[in-house]
Amino acid sequence: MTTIACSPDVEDPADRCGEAACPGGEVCDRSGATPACLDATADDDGDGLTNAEDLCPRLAGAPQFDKDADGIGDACDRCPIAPPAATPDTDGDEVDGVCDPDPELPGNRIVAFSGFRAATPGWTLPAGWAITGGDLVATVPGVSAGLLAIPIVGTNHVAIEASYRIDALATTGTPSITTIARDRRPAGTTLMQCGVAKIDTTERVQVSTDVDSANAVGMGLFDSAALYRLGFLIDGGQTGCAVVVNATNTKSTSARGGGEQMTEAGLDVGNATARFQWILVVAR
Ligand SMILES: [Ca+2]
Ligand SMILES: [Ca+2]
Ligand SMILES: [Ca+2]
Ligand SMILES: [Ca+2]
Repeated sequence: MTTIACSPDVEDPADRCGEAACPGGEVCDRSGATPACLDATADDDGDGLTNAEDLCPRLAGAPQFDKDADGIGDACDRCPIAPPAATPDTDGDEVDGVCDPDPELPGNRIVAFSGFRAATPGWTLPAGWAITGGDLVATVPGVSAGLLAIPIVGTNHVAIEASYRIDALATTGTPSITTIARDRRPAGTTLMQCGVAKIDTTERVQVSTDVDSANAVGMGLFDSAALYRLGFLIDGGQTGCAVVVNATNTKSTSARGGGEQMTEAGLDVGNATARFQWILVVAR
C-alpha cells in the first residue's frame, strides 16, 4: 500500500483523490488520516467488495451509503455531511471539518449518524414517521408527539445537528421542530431541547436545559423553500441552540445548564410535516 498526499477535488466530490491520482490500477481511499492508494481489484477488508467498489475499503461490511456524495462512505467518513475540508483534521481526533464542534480540542467522536437511507437498529420510529427516498419524513398533524430516540453514550458534551426542510404546517396549533437530548433514570427523565416554534405569527429559536430556558425571535424559520440546519451543543455549564437558514442566516440563543450526562439523542416535530436529510451526533 502506498500513502500519497492528495487533496479533495471540490469540483468533483466523486473523485476520491482529486488532482493527485493514484498510479494505474489503484484507487485512493480518503477515509483515513492520510489518503491511501489501494489496489483497485483487491479487497483489503475482505468483505466481498473490491477496493474500487467499496465506499469504505478498510471497514468490512460497512453499509454502502454516502450522504454527501464525496466518495467516502457514511460509516468511515470523518465528516459525513460535507466533503473533506481544505484544512485537515487539525486536532487529530478523526472528526473533521464542520463536523467537529471543537476543532482545536481532541477527543470528539461521531457517536451516531444517519443519512436515512435505511432504518437503523435501535432506533424507534413513531407513528407518522417514515424513511423514504433518503429522507426521514415526520408527519405530525397534532401536538408534538413524535420522537426518534438514538442511544448515545453518556456525555455532558454533545453536539446534535440535523438538516431538514418544512413540507407543510398544520392550520392550527404551534408548529415546532426540535432536537432532543434525554437521559432516562429511575428517578425521572432529564430532557433538554433546542428547536424552532411558531406561536401565532411569532417565530423563535428556543432552548431548554435541566435548569434554564431561553429564546430569540427570528423570521423565516418555517419557509418551505428553505433548507435548515438545527444545531444543539450541550456543554456542561452552557448550552447553545442555533438554526441556520440556507447555510447563511443564523439565529441562536443559549441557556445555562446541561450538566447532566445524556444517553439519548432525538428529533421531535409538532403540527407540521418535516423532511430530515440527516442527523449527526458528536460527543466528547
Ligand atoms: Ca472491501
Ligand atoms: Ca461521504
Ligand atoms: Ca477534529
Ligand atoms: Ca475536536
